[in-house]
Amino acid sequence: MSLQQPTLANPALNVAEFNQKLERALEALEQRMWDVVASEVNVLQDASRHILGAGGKRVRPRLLFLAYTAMGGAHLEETLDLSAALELIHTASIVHDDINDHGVVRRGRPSVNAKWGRTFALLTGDYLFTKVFELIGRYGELNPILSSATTALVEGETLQAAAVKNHEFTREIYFRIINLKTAALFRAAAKLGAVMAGASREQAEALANFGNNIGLSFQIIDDVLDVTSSTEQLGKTSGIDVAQGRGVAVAFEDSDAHVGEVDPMLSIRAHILNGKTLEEAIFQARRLVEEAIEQIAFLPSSPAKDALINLAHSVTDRTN
Ligand code: GRG
Repeated sequence: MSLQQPTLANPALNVAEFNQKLERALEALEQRMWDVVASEVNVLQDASRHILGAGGKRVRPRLLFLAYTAMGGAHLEETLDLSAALELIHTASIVHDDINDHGVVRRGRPSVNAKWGRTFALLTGDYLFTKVFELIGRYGELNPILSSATTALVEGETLQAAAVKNHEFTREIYFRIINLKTAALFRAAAKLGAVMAGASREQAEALANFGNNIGLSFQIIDDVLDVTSSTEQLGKTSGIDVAQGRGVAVAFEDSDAHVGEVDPMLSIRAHILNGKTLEEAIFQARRLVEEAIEQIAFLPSSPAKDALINLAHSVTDRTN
């Protein structure tokens, strides 16, 4: 790729200094999110802190921080509210997702709907989402990047429900869905970090494509784990995809796999576990990661670039 290399604002940062900076930024992120959900309405504050305090991988804000630093940004604190907004959008979406899917475990704890019921879970998701407005005000022209990703999330989730309802969960539709419901937010994270650091249009697009590929891969592996792992291993209710007739396993499966079986769901699961379906899905996920890494070849060597590459590999190596 003939993209111009960014001029690193802080090229002398060694690995230890970089790791320390990143850890501090991630700690500040936790504090910012914890503080911003304060409310005199107890249930909103308690349920928000229940889901935030349960942890989560924080992969999206991490991606934003890394893209920013790898592009030469030297003031991570300036991206803090943007990263918090990104993670709150994701958090609101999983709270709503658990309502839709009747998920009862999330991040190793009872889901918000399991603990407070559907009505309060719906309102907690809404509340987390309204807090995004409070956080993004000062980022002006960057807001459309975040808003289009959020729209994509809702569109992806809606397309998924429609595909299940209409029994048309094909491979093509599957990729369209995961591009919207998952990859769009990863794309936005990487692009926002790059733009905040002063990237050119081409550089920001390369980082955005990196994020997009990572997001696609992340969702494919999420769907594989949904079939192969238990609720305890994942910290969230597993087996939902196949039970609802969706996910990578359904999209990649051969159509005659479960004809005439007594329990079609058990049969699909057995077929998937025995066959080549998951192998092929993992192969695709790895290919997407390799393509992602090619996108950032133009970046100069730095601890942040190495961390981006590690993050890319961790997407397919993960177990939860
Ligand atoms: C309220 C913004 C908003 C959206 C509503 C319900 C919905 C529309 C969208 C749901 C989209 C969704 C759940 C996509 C799946 C994304 C995904 C892979 C979630 C799991 O992400 P991890 O593994 O979770 O990063 P942790 O817990 O580690 O943060």
